[in-house]
Amino acid sequence: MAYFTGVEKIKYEGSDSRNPLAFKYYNADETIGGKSLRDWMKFSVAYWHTFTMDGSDPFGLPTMERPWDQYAGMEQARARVEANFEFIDKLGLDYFAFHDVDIAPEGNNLQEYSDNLDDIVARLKKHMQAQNVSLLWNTSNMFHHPRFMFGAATSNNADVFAHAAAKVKKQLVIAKELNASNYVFWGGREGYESLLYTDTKLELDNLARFYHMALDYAKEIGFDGQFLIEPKPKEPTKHQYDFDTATTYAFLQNYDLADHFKVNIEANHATLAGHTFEHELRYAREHGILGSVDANQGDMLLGWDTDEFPSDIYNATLAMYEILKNGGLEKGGLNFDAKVRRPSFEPIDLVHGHIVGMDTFALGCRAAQRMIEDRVLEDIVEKRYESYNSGIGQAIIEGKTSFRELEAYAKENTIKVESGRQEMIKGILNQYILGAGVTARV
Ligand code: XLS
Ligand code: CA
Ligand code: CA
Repeated sequence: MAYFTGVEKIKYEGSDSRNPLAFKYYNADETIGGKSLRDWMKFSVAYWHTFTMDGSDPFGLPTMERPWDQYAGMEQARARVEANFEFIDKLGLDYFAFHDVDIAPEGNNLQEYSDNLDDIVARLKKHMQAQNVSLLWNTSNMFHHPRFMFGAATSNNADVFAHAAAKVKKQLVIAKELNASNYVFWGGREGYESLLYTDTKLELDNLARFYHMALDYAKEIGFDGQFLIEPKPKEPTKHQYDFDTATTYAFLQNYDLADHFKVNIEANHATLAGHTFEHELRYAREHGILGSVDANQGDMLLGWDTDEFPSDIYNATLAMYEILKNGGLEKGGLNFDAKVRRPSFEPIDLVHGHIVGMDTFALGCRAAQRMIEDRVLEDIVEKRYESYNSGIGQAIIEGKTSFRELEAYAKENTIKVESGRQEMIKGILNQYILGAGVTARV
């Protein structure tokens, strides 16, 4: 049975197209900087927002009309598999990502959990092989069930720690079976609601113990995907340990994990942490830990994680600038951890959400690549720091001076500071963004 009736394969028609069910900017096989757009971005559908999210919020009932919801339990889970691969085929996607509980009912105990998953994973595998689709990442949901109210690996209750380990163990087996490119840890409840009753030191030590055991097990079974931690500062927990990329990196270094993990950066989590998306990407890139990206956007007027489909070309350009400078994402991709708004309740809205997201990043990719080719920011940055290329600046860089010598130098010299020209630079950026749209016409 077809779930997205009336939707044909979405084609690239160029920026003049008025067909809502066509790409205006995403031309999958167009080559940019030696690689196709498809390979630069590796778009992935997030199973949870596309196939399980029902539109309910703390104030209202579900709104989503989903044809697979005519079934329940395992029948519904099987129908979702069909819907997922129909969707992937129609959008021309190559990847998807899921939590354990997105793809199969959790059951009443770990055995049922495992059996349900085995049934679905076999079906996923068949479709993946037939359609040449890959798993970008899987993860274990350790925030939904009440047992995780105090966290999973950071729970005060050792039985919860053990249960979490059993879940991750199973997910690693699945990651291996489906040849996942990455395995993600997002610690939505790894944090605290109150310091008054929390042993933060023990909890962080335990989190590191958990990660080490996960690494050991992955090695044992021969899973060689990349381990990723997804930072987020808060929501649902008041304070989350993986607050942002810098905090996560300090944790990884502190516990001898830095060589084995990278980060999965989500745009909306960056802004919740008080950073821009590009700040988080820049930090990760410069520290060699940029793993993958959850492509979405927040709402400036709302203080929570709204997970909207990306439509902001400005942000997408700055994000793609970092990704291109990183040489791409290696094992990572751009996963649409994004959901349609509650009133966009028809299945076709899922298609529109992905089209706008893919077009937005295609525009951003093109603009960023041209900026890099023309060395727009590179030349500006190089010039700004040129005082370090010779004389006293060079001595500082090479460690060949001291406070004594610098004082003597400073007494002899007058400082001449130059304008940063930020407004001029933003004008140039606008030209590149607009240019990317215009020249995409066919
Ligand atoms: C929630 C997170 C979550 C992770 C995977 O805010 O974005 O969906 O990506 O558990
Ligand atoms: Ca995410
Ligand atoms: Ca999110």
